[in-house]
Amino acid sequence: MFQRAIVRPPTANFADGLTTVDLGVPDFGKALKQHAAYCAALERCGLLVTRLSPDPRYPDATFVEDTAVLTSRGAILTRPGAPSRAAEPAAIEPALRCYFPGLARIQPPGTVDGGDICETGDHFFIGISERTDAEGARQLARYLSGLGYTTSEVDVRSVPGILHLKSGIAAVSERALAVIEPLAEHPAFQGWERIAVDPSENYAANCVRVNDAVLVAAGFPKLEAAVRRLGLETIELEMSEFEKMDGGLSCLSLRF
Ligand code: CIR
Repeated sequence: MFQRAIVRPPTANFADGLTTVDLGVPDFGKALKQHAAYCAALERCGLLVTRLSPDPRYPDATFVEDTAVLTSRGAILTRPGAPSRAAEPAAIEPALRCYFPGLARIQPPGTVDGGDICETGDHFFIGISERTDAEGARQLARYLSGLGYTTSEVDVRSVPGILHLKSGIAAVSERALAVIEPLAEHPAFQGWERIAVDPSENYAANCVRVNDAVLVAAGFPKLEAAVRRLGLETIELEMSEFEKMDGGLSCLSLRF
């Protein structure tokens, strides 16, 4: 069960962040409203939400998930793979130290983005992507192993259209993963019940289990119904403005 979440509302220069998609310029006012609804949903799931100050130095800093990997046994600051995001972990560090005094960190030259890390109970899937490299993955696996977790790697570099591993998979329950088609047969996921994401709904693969509910992007009825068939409550959230910046539901918070 999660008790808390840390978020950072977007800044007015949010549109200056990185993106690979061509969906237009995000509307800042709308992004703020969508972010507020996201925070309200986390609160509805029982979480105490800490809202950090928007940080105009880093237009992508609203995507806090990429800056750290938090577990119930310890936490580690990442080293984001995009140069423009390199200073974001230092900016969030004081907020995390209150809860994780022994905070570790990924060391150079390794890089890790939190969006590539998928926790499923005692096992973590670590995505190798344009942002998370083999050295970063190795350091993280070693750290997690020291905490008693197991890990496996999933290379997503040849999967078109996904920035991070969690752009293509989500742990929906203790047994089930939502998975996009190109990753469905990956050996790392053998033994898991897999909810196939319809290719027309790939963006929705980035859903987030928060205690008894699953946050799902609005407008993807097939995935939403599949999650409900597992007996889980779903909370639909408008994500259009974050999608324009390659962001999904998971990246907007650090949950612990
Ligand atoms: C970036 O390219 O880094 C941001 N515009 C989006 C990051 C999304 N993060 C995530 O999915 N964990």
